[in-house]
Amino acid sequence: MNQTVLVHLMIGSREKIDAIESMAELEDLARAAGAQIVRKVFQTRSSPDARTFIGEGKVDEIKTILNETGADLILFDQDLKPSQQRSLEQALDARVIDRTQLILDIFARRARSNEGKMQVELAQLNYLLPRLTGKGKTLSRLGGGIGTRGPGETKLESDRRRIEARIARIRHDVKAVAKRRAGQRRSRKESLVPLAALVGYTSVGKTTLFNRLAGESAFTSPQLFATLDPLVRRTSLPDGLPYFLSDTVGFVKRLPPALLASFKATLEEVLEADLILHVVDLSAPNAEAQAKSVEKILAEIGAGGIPSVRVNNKIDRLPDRRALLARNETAEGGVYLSAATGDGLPALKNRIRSLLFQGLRLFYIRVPHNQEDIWASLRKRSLILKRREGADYREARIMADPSQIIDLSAYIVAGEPTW
Ligand SMILES: Nc1nc2c(ncn2[C@@H]2O[C@H](COP(=O)(O)OP(=O)(O)OP(=O)(O)O)[C@@H](O)[C@H]2O)c(=O)[nH]1
Ligand SMILES: [Mg+2]
Repeated sequence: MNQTVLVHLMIGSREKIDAIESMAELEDLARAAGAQIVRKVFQTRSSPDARTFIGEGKVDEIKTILNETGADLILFDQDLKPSQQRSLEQALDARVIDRTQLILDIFARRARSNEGKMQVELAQLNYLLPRLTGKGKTLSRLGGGIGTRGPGETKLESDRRRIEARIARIRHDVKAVAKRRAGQRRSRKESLVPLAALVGYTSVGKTTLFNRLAGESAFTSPQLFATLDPLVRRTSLPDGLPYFLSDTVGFVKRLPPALLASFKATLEEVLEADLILHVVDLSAPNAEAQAKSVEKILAEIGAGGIPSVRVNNKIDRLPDRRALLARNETAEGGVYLSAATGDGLPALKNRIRSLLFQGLRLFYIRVPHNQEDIWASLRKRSLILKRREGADYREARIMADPSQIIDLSAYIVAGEPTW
């Protein structure tokens, strides 16, 4: 276990509260990677020092801390330039890593599927490439511990060209996966079945809720970033209305750009969604700050315009559970629930129903067998819930926007059918 010192540089007159929140998150991330935090160091400067980022004086102060505590890892809350990282390692004679490297490291530990592994490796290689020149301690001193879960020493030792070739190869493979995903998305779209995406800060309970709604048993864990690969399942509401539900990778404040690029295919599921279910862990002390950072990232990836509902989870951990559940009675605002106990789940399903199927109505349709073209056009304009073959007719229960099927009114059967 690494004894770790955390460092944050406040630049100019940036708000202190931001720095404290950011450090709290860094602490969670570091713990998730198995670090033991021995000290948190803040520094204020009008601009970062070109060579040491935090300035000579602060470097000396950290050196003293290292001597006192025996810490062997210094973790910077901001991203360092490769040259800064090298100078700091030389001056401190200890490993120095930054926020991006830490997150990449956690992702490397979590990746299970091929796709996840590919994306993480790509992000790592892209991050490491500019750091290869000169081979500082970062690359040469690969012991155990945080920041060492790189793509493997042999690869790191090989020259730039081989790494670039590897990047090209993975990009190619990732493209193939993206293509397959695009194909799946297209057929999903053609089916007219809408898509809801579970989105949120890491560990808020997205996968737990996904399992509840889709009847799945995808992996959940109290560790951060348990989910890296997007999962999409077809499921349905209690009255049979079908929809697709996707589970996605968790966010943190300032998700590294190297990751956003590599996980673009994953995030595309979110961009395609008809509804975003923004899951928030209401029992987290900084729930509001977490929600804000998620909204910021959603806006950055271009998902700001998608209808969204806030799903306040983990109310079983709060004392005023009942009062929160009662808020579900009003149609406005977010939904309050516990994915763990299932309390409040019906309210969420109602909300999904009204947001995804707004404007659609249920119809019963009867089309003679010799009118295949009518059937084909119906498929393009409505959601077919159930169908039945009769001797002369094909019948179906459909959901459609009434204005879309006006020309087919002759085929609409009044009343409830008996099947
Ligand atoms: N008490 C309580 N715990 C919950 C609830 N929902 C989820 N959890 C727990 O919170 C932890 C994280 O849940 P996940 O479903 O893995 O969270 P996630 O948002 O998918 O997390 P990542 O995929 O890691 O980003 C797990 O230990 C869950 O058991 C809830 O409603 N109440
Ligand atoms: Mg998950």
